[in-house]
Amino acid sequence: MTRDYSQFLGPEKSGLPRQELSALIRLGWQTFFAQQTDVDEMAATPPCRVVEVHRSGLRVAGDGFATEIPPGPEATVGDWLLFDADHPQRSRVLARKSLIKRRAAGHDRKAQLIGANIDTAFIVTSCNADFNLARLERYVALAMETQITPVILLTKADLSDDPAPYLAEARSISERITVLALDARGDDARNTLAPWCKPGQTVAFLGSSGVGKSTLTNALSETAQAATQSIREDDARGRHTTSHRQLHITGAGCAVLDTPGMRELQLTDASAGLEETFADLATLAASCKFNDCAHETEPGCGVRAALEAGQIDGNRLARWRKLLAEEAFNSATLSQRRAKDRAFGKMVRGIVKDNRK
Ligand SMILES: Nc1nc2c(ncn2[C@@H]2O[C@H](COP(=O)(O)OP(=O)(O)O)[C@@H](O)[C@H]2O)c(=O)[nH]1
Ligand SMILES: [Mg+2]
Ligand SMILES: [Zn+2]
Repeated sequence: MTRDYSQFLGPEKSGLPRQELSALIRLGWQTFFAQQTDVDEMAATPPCRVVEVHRSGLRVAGDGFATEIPPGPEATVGDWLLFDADHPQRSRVLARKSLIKRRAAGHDRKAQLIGANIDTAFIVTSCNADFNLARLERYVALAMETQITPVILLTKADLSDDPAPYLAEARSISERITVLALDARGDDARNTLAPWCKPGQTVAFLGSSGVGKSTLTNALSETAQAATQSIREDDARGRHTTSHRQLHITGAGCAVLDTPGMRELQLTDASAGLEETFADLATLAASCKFNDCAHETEPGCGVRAALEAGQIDGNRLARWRKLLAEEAFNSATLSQRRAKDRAFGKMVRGIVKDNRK
């Protein structure tokens, strides 16, 4: 039987003092997690949240305790566990509200878990050379896929002569996404982000290295935690770099995930997220005569018709198709992918043969 969180709120019913409950809420405990357990289980195996992942294990924090769990549980930063003191490695990982993952570089191309149970993803780029529409769309699709609210932040507005064109471009991704330009180091950064950083909320900063993620994490934390990494983690230019993912709890009781820059971000299992990000194109595609239309030369293609009528942007269409292909490839099982590789190899050999003739 699932329980309603409201029963945990009354001290007389839960047996837990109010301030202890608020300690959990500060860590990001929500109804969604409470419904997966009950007071007896919580008393025997107290909830705790993964705040750091190391090779040596998971760093977790709960109500009045913090400890390390040796490698074992399939968990990532932001996950909620019911801590089993006798068998820490057998601590139960609660079902996730959301999960950000990507296809890692390297030949095994394993899906890498970036963070769990995130409510808002601040997608950070700067009003300069880092700005890249295709990359922003990628992050937006990643967030949309798992029902995380995406908010695009354009940092270094103070260094730009005119942030307006960047704002306009980012806003062209989707009408449903908030896009803000700001100086990450400024006094008002915290106020700007406050609507998404209420107590009990979990937010994450995603984006390339050097765009201001740690600066913003610090602005929220009110204390300089995130960037004050040890000296050896400073890069050649003397900047502080984030070497691993870490969850910070702000003074206001919001959990903040700062991530190291992700050089390669490949989409995987994100078809719904892509459909939402490119909702206008997906709707057009639904009107195509063939439901497997590639929008190339097929008759009755609604997408091409809209393109020819000047209703859609050709570049945006090209980026969408590229992401669709990438997503399909990455989400295929290994055997499906091998078959595709074989078919591809056959096609290439066919072309080579034809050329020889
Ligand atoms: N002028 C200006 N500098 C910024 C801004 N945001 C970040 N920086 C600087 O850019 C550098 C990289 O910032 P950092 O937060 O470490 O980036 P991260 O790699 O995304 O965590 C630091 O020197 C920051 O002070 C901004 O909005 N304006
Ligand atoms: Mg950083
Ligand atoms: Zn079509």
